[in-house]
Amino acid sequence: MNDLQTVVASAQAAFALAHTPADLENAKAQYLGKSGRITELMKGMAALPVDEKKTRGAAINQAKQAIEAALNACRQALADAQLQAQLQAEALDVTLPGRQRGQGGLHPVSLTLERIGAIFGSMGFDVAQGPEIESDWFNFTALNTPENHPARSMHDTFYVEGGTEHAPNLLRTHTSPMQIRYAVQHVKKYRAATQEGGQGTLFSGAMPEIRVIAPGRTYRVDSDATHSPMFHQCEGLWVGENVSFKDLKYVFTDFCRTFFENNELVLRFRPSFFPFTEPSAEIDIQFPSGPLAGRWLEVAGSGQVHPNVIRNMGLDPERYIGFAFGMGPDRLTMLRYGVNDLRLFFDGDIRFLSQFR
Ligand code: 2U9
Repeated sequence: MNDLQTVVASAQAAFALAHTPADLENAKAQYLGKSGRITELMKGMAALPVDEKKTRGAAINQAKQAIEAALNACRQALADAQLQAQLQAEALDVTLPGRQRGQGGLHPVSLTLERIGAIFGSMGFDVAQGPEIESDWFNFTALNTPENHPARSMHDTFYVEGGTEHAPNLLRTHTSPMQIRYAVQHVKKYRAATQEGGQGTLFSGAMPEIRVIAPGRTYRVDSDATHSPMFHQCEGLWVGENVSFKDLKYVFTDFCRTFFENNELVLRFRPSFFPFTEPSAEIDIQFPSGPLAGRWLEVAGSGQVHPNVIRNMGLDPERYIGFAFGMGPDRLTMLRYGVNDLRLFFDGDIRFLSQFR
């Protein structure tokens, strides 16, 4: 191997050792730089006789070209390796499953409220709406609940600012005020249509029946495994001229059997007391089979609407009579799905709630 071949071989070896573009440029300077090996060899030609200069010059040029070719090959190899590394680092696994959007669903109590609405809707009941902050009159007085009744105690009801001493504002303790509001509007409408009875008198003219349910949030100072300070109620009201306890029994039996999808379900009406109904009854149900079979389960209160309440709607109790019932959709949801702690519904734990989608 002559001296030029040795220089080329040593340049190739130095370039091959470079791991980064900077290493390679340093190695290049040693061979092709201003004071590199090739420049040195060129300078050495000065001492040669003229006839040797030509061949020596051509040989050095050849060696320089070989070194440049080796340099370019190594530059390309480093650039390729860098691109490969980058591609690998940014690689996408297109076989991974996509990020899914969370799928929402209705709250189990909302499902129950929808179910109740659909069943009573099929029996011709309208759905009332109304405020959660109520006046003392709509929440208590209109419902025949006297001023000294324990439900009016500061310990039982959440009072809020804005009312007066005699008419405080409160968070409604039941959904009945919505039905009073609904009935008052209904009576006003037909009183205007028939032009019967002046303001302040009780309406005894003809009007279509009132058939309405009132679902919604209600509030009481109460908190344990079966009571929550916020809970749901759904009450129903049917007022007409010939509505009786028989209608209440028929309607509520049909509702329970449809709601629980069980035509063998048995109902029991047990005497009770509510200020707004007289007579009043608790409604218990019994499943003929399944995990709850044989036990009487209380599901609702009910009764014939008290004449004072009929009067507070603006109606004459001599002509109009009705029945009402009230149930807790939270409890109905617990019974339907076998949930034993009411608080699970309001903790907002998605692992619990997503089971009802
Ligand atoms: C008007 C007149 C009367 C609705 C009624 C009940 C009996 C009742 C509650 C028991 C506990 C529901 O589950 S609960 O939260 N309700 O027992 N509610 S009668 O009576 C009315 C409603 C509206 C105008």
